[in-house]
Amino acid sequence: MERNKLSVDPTIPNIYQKAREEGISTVFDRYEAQQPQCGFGLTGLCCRHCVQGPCRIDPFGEGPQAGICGATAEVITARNLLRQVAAGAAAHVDHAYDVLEVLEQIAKGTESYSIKDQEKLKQVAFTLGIDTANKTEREIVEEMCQIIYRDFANSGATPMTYLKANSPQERLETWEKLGVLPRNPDREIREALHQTTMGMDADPVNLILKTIRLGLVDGFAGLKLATDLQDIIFGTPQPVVTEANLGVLKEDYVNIIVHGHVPLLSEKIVEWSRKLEDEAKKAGAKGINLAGICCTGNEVLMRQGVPLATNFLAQELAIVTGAVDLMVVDVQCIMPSLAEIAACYHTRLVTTMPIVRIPGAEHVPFTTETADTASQQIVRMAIESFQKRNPAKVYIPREKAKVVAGFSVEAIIKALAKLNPEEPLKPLIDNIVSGNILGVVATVGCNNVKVKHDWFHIELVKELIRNNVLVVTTGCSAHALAKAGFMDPAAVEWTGEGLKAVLTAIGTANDLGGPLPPVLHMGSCVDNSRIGDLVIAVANYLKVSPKDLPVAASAPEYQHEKALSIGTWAVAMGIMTHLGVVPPVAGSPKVTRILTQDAEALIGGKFYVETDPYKAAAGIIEHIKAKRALLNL
Ligand code: NFS
Ligand code: SF4
Repeated sequence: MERNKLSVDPTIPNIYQKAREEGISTVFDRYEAQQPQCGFGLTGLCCRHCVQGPCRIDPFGEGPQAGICGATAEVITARNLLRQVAAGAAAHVDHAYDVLEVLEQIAKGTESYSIKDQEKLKQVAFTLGIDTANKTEREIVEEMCQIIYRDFANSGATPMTYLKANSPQERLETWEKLGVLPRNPDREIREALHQTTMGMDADPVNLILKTIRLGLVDGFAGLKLATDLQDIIFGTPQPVVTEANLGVLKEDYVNIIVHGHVPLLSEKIVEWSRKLEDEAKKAGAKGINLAGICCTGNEVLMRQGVPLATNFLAQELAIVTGAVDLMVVDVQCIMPSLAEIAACYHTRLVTTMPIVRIPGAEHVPFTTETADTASQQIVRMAIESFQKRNPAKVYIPREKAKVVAGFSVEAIIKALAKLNPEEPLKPLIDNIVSGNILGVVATVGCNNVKVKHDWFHIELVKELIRNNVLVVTTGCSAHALAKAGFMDPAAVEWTGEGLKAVLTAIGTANDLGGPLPPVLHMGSCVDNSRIGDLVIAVANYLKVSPKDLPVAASAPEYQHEKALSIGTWAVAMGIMTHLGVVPPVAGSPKVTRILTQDAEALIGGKFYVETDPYKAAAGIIEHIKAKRALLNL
């Protein structure tokens, strides 16, 4: 591929060139080798749910219009989508469950982890109706675990407690009326798989309603649960200053990259990298330099100020710098190609989870029991590896950007409270009412090799902030924007006058010595729940539904099934959700119509598909203005 067409990230052309010269193929080359991609798959018209297939539907109406069993385009696309959303939800629920198990271990007295944030513990306990008076921390944690485990054991029709406790009444009523209130999250995922096997549901509407239900499973048993428990164990993020892009790698330090998703591992690596600094110095390094990739990178960036190396699409190129001594991974978004690329350098790739093994990688089992010993071992492996680094193969790009991050809802409220201690949300809302802030958009999700790397995130956000739209962000979108300088307070110059005035006022009131950045980093993909919490808080304050607010979400370059399940949750919350890559349902006009039009009347939110960033920005702004008009703003 032409090296300048791959990405708008300035580090990529040179590193990609290096990979080419060293005979390494990357995601970009493998994408090219896949062309042309199958049109049936792209439009969702292919079914492999039984072994009579594969079956495909002719989108032009000339060939077969039904699979061997009689499943139509509608059934096949809706079924495929439900499976993808169920898989996305499964990933997040499994993530949250891992953290829940550690919380239970804490109640039982494990020494590997502890409660860092008593405030958050009390707040979550309060939400779940736990009386915390006269109870020890351990008793509160125990009771909390019991209540949450009940959701996973619940065999009846009772809706999930965690969802009920955290949702506005109006949403609960809407979901109940539609029959999409989830019960036991594990059961919902199981049932979605059952419902989509051969010879089951053939009603596209029923399948889409189930998809919405699985979106809610993700939103509450995945995202919200994971974020809350992680905050309790590791602390709720507060503003931090750090840096982003491959320029954060350091020539004379041991470079360790944490990649994956669950902070149970990455937090421990941070802890032990700090504790074993002296060993690194003895080995001839100036110290240990940690950097993150993907969402676990976001987790330690938000809580520990660990710099960000790069995002999803450039994970391989990080290794091509030749400067990464060790990359340790847990779950999700880890390209299997990493082992082969690491083998071309001194880089050690370490897997840690029983469900993620990669031939060619070294495996160090990581559990609550082994958390400390495994992390020490991994950090020591990195120090050893540093001594084998080949300077002739090292190329560290210079580019990196300043990043101010750490904007949990708690941190945002604290910053706003400096303007109005009694009603912290009031300054935000007053500025929305006055039009200084036109609306709020969340840009989230991945990179996708089908889109020029980071380009859609950046062009979309440029347009939005220029039009006084406040942007909050998570995931690899946050990475793209961080690398491009949008989280440097200096980026306030790129915004419209109204937004600039607000950001400056908040910055001044907080003695930040400058404005807030125009793009607020709210964390990892599970931290999309923070965005949900913010939306709910504003809606409650105004006594309206989240669906009435001048807000929208966008996943400009999404690739993962998790992004589809998060998007479905956002739609269920009543939020218009833009997708910059066409989802694989286009083969059914009916399914497409339900998701992009009819959904709005039913649930308040809908998907909006637009593959041009400028048109997408215009469409989102139009939506925000329409919502403002309905609120008489
Ligand atoms: Ni989200 Fe994170 Fe990135 Fe996409 Fe993958 S890292 S959980 S799925 S690619 S944003
Ligand atoms: Fe074909 Fe039906 Fe089997 Fe799918 S379930 S592969 S459409 S026969």
